[in-house]
Amino acid sequence: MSVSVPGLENAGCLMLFGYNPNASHPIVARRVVKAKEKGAKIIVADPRYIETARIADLYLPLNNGSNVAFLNTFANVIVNEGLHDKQFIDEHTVGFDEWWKTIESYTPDRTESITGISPRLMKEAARMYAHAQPSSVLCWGMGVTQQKQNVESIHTLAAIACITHQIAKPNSGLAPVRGQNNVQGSCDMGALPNVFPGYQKVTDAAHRQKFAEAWGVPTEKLSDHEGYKVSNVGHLIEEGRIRAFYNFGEDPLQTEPDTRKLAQQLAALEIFVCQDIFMTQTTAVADVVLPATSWGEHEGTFGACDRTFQRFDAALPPKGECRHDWEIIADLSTRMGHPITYKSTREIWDNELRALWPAAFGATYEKMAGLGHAQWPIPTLDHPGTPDLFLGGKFTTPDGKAHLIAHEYKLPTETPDTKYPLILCTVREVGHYSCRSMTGNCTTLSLLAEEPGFVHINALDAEARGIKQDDLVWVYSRRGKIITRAEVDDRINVGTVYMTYQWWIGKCNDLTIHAVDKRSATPEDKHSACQVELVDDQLWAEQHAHEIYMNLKARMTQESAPQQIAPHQRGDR
Ligand SMILES: Nc1nc2c(c(=O)[nH]1)N[C@H]1C(S)=C(S)[C@@H](COP(=O)(O)OP(=O)(O)OC[C@H]3O[C@@H](n4cnc5c(=O)[nH]c(N)nc54)[C@H](O)[C@@H]3O)O[C@H]1N2
Ligand SMILES: Nc1nc2c(c(=O)[nH]1)N[C@H]1C(S)=C(S)[C@@H](COP(=O)(O)OP(=O)(O)OC[C@H]3O[C@@H](n4cnc5c(=O)[nH]c(N)nc54)[C@H](O)[C@@H]3O)O[C@H]1N2
Ligand SMILES: [Mo]
Repeated sequence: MSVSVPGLENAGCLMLFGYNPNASHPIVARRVVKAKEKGAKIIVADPRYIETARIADLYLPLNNGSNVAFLNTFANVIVNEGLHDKQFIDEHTVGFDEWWKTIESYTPDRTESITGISPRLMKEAARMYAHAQPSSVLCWGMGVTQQKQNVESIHTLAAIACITHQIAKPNSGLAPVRGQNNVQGSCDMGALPNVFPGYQKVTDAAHRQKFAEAWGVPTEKLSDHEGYKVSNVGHLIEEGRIRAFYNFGEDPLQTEPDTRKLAQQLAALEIFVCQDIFMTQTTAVADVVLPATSWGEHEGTFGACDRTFQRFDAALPPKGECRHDWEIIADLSTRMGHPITYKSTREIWDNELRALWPAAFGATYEKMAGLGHAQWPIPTLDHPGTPDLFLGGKFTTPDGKAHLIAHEYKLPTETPDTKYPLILCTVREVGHYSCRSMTGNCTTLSLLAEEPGFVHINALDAEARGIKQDDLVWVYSRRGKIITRAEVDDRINVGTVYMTYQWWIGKCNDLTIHAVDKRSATPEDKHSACQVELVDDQLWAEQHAHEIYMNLKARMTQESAPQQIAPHQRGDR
């Protein structure tokens, strides 16, 4: 993010583009309300009438999968209406003329049939965004990234901020509001297949040398090519290129697309290790499960989406056989021949991050004590941290300028047809979290909603299929068929149904297409084709849904029972 989360309150305009903070990030949603109270304009561009749409000054119900067409048109209107900042473009960007060659044909009249947005509404939104004082922010989420044209959309979002000079000043710019509390933090620490801590590329010889020295290994020991990404693991197993999989804090059999296929692929592994805090459908098929402590039982740091580091403390000691993730990893490394002897998370933080990444050097444990925080870049001990990036128009490219990149619009990979006439879009709900291992083990939250979950369907689509609220229905796609409950919901658009991805029985990932963007490897979770059908015999359906859930639970309980390990196999713990 170029801006910080608290700074959102001080912007003159917030445009939420494929981002639903009310369900996903209630604390950010609160900031959006505060911004509105302080006079900011709110624009929501989402096919669903999300909660924030209720307080929006403009709501743009664009068609599912039309992001690039929409953004190109938005950019087209900005330039054709003279809403761009020519001086900023000249001084701080490159490539405008080339960029315009693509954008030029995306006039609102021509694209209305693709985006579903009238030229009048498109122009109003462009003016509101471009004119807002003192700044505008583009906030986006999975409605952008879980699409075929994800990287393309982000290039265009960035270009829009640049041509309007709604970036490079306080509380402005780009807010990819990243998913989990520490998803940015784990990337900062190098939990990515292409970089060391601090985004230092493994393909860069100087970076390899620096890390080899720090880790006390010969430089040749550090691979000079990028590793695999999790969404590619399945087919790499199929191709025989992956034989062992160490899966750490993921439940891919719930959260990756096309899970039935993935289950077959995982079965071909020679060894499958899982490290988790609960038994899941994935740990149930693992050869070895390493039980880790949970957020309440360990301490450490979180790195938030806006580059803010915070420390947190343990409330409880570890239970039973559970150990801290970092201890498990250090022990494993030691036993594999590379000793890691850290005694605390602080030592790891100081040696692996601060010492090796200049932009984080000032983020000391002292600074983050109590309710303290540190926001990178924070290069020195007395540096206050950096809430806003690119101030004054200095970008992090070699020439210091923003490079404008445009793309033609392309259709999603799978579009509706007569057999699968509905779009299946998968999203979040406030009461449950991702694979639901955590929230599903909480009695109170289970009372809010239970298996077999829900498919949200518009009243018109429901009526056409003879479906009423709470009826059990089949949802099927080219990949699978599941049973779930109908939630007739007028906030969603006709022609698309929405499911959340945490249900075991109403499992949307049995249906989703496995199509990933080559660069990011992010799956196209927002766009598959499906059909919804009423189950004829509702009484049978209720019994069936209950039975398959009970069977699955029984299998999981059996799998999680401790297995006898002979003392000589227990190692030296
Ligand atoms: N309660 C709860 N909170 C969570 C999570 C959870 O599971 N439960 N998960 C966390 C994680 S991992 C993440 S990544 C974040 C994600 O948080 P968000 O980014 O808010 O994720 P989604 O709800 O999946 O999708 C956002 C919006 O994209 C819209 N959308 C779908 N298709 C399109 C399209 O073609 N164009 C546009 N413009 N919009 C579209 C959807 O209607 C939806 O409102 O939430 C985090 N917070
Ligand atoms: N259809 C569809 N699928 C999706 C999405 C979607 O929008 N639609 N969203 C995708 C997105 S954005 C994301 S981020 C993924 C999330 O998918 P996952 O990462 O698979 O799910 P999570 O529930 O976040 O957590 C994974 C596991 O981590 C464990 N865990 C929690 N804390 C700890 C810990 O401290 N240590 C260890 N070792 N384990 C721990 C949990 O018990 C859980 O089993 O789902 C993706 N899948
Ligand atoms: Mo996520």
